[in-house]
Amino acid sequence: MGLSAHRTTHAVAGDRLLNLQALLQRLPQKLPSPPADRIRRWQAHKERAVEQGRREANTALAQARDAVPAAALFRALHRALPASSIVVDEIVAQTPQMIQCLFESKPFEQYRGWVGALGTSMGTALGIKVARPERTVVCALGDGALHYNPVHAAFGFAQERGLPILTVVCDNRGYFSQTWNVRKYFPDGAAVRTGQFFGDVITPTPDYAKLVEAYGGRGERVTGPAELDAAIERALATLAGGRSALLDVFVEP
Ligand SMILES: Cc1ncc(C[n+]2csc(CCOP(=O)(O)OP(=O)(O)O)c2C)c(N)n1
Ligand SMILES: [Mg+2]
Repeated sequence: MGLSAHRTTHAVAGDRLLNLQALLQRLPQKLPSPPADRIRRWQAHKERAVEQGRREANTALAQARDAVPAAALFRALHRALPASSIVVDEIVAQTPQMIQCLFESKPFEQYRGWVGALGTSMGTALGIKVARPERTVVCALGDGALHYNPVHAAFGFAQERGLPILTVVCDNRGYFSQTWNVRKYFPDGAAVRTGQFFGDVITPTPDYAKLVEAYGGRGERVTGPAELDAAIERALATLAGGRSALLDVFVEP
């Protein structure tokens, strides 16, 4: 659907788990195993990639000044969230750190928020909260993605129905990914030379914490790794008290 970059021959709509189980049943019972050398090659490749991700995360943390490295944010969420949590994400630039650190070992359920285009993660998170009110539901999204979501309607719905969610804004103060292709295709161009990409920054930085407060929730801005764990604990306590919470976390990249 939508903006998928992959050629599609068959589209199967519906519940992913049920669809995958049904597809599995239709596969031949004994699938041929891939050659052993290919398995070894892929395992080694994966181990190298995970190790490199760890090294990069540690370096970013050591250099962090006035923002939280994305890896540190996702590690902290991984530590703090109950294993039964459901995470809806609408993350772009921080996707590698999210995959490696947020989903490291706890069996969180994950839903990808942007179905074809940005703007669907908060509605998806609330739909999940309606279906699974006993679970901790987290919506992790970029500051740009937040602007595409029906924020007021979402927090209003959460307040009206008593269905609190935790919204984590990965606030890199802009539409960071939108400069990637300019850098790639015009590395010597005026935008790269001058640092003027137009439309990539969100300025002045809005105080996103206030958005949830208008609907009876609690918001907080986090600008450095030292404040992070306590802020997440306060947000989870807010959820336990039946109110939505928003963490506006200044992140890199
Ligand atoms: C409806 C819609 N409009 C535009 C886009 C193009 N787009 C993809 S990522 C992105 C930027 C999102 O910004 P943010 O969530 O802050 O992520 P960052 O790039 O900073 O990681 C945009 C505008 C889109 N995917 N969907
Ligand atoms: Mg952004």
